[in-house]
Amino acid sequence: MIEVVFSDKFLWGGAVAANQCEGAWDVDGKGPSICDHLRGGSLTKKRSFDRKILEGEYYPSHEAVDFYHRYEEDIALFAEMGFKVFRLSIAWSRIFPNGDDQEPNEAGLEFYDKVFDECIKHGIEPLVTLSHFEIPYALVEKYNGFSDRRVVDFFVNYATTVMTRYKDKVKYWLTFNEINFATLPFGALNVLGMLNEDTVDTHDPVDNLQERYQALHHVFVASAKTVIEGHKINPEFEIGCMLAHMTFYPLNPKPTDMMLVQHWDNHMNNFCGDIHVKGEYPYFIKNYFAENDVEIKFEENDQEILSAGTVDFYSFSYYSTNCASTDQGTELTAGNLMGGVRNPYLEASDWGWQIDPIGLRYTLNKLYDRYQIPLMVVENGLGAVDEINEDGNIIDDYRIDYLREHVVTMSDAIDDGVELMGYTMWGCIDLISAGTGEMKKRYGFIYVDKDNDGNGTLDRKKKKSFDWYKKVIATNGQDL
Ligand code: BGP
Repeated sequence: MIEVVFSDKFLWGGAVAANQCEGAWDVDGKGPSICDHLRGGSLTKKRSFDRKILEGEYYPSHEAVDFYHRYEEDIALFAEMGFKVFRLSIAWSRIFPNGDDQEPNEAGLEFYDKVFDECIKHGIEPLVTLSHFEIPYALVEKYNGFSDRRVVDFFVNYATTVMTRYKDKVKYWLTFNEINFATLPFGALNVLGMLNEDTVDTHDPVDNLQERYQALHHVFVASAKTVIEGHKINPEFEIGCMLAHMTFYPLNPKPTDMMLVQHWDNHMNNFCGDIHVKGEYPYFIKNYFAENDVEIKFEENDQEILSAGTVDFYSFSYYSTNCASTDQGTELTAGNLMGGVRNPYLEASDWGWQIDPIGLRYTLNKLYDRYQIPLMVVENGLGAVDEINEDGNIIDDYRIDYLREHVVTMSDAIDDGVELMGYTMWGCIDLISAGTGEMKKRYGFIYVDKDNDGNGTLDRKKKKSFDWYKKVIATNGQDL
């Protein structure tokens, strides 16, 4: 038992994203999104990308784990664990099939009405991500995504449509999932919806800095406008940003390694975080732009919009940490969005993501010191291969260990004085991996019977971690 540090209002729960769990990709008027064109599922690795959906080919998002038809059963299971919050995303192309439609698709709106009603029925607060690596495919083809300024208005129209519709059902919102992915070349596809003609088949990171950062500016403006308009729709709304926080350590106590850590921290974390929280481009990025001949075109009111549309809270994903080193030939390892140099003091998951619970305490303190606004951990978890044993049980002690250690360091951070609103463990039900398109990389408390090729009954089954998390929530993080 640990001392009580989590407040009664602490939001315990789990997180998913539409394209990784819903399926029903072309049902009830939904238009295709960029994810629906990716075979092998990955948005980040070399995968084949089809401008036309190929008949008979396997596209992971098309069925995913069929949350669209099974949401009642799934939400009932979340409720059984005692979830206070459920983070999910709205598929933009369910609401505006082409992105630039005049009128929203009523059937799409009705689906989320039913999902939110189900949450509310069980006393679960929905936390909604407006864009989780999704953009209607028609906007990609017609406008090259956010590279075209007009897409800002299409996004804000979509955001205000759903915020108005659900203003009495949803209080917590996030604008763009892992927005800082757009600082890496592959993120142009995920966050910005931009296709590079030269690399469409290979996904090689050949891109144009000017175009990518201009598009990201449009995303910042879209996010800030959404915050402004959202608060007009319901002043009670709490609207946050969402970053993949990349925590780096120097491999050695070399001043040059430390400078590299600062460089990555500024570019990967502080750049996007500062614009969301402080409403301003930080000095180091302005300097980087000047050195690289990038000139961001601000429209007349953009600065006012960024300053007025700052977020109410800062949310982030946290899976692992990496080292930075200026030495040649250091051993590399994988990670969320980007890898880094292997840390000899850390173990790694089967996918090479280094497990670092103490790094979460460090990261929470670092962020709270910089921003002084409430924080929320909206993704954390262990992707692992789960086996069903002879008795039909899934004994995922490795997952319980991972989560327990992270809950402990969150409580340490709260003890340190950090204001932490909640924790939504990633992939609370098994779903399609964003990074690899696989099913076998499982995160859930709930197992879904489906394999990498798409075969399986889709039946749900509780893992051992299900009862563990239920106990954690019931004791408000005391009995771990
Ligand atoms: C984050 C994404 C999620 C999720 C998670 C785990 O980057 O926001 O969508 O998938 O990473 O990554 P993966 O699915 O590659 O294991």
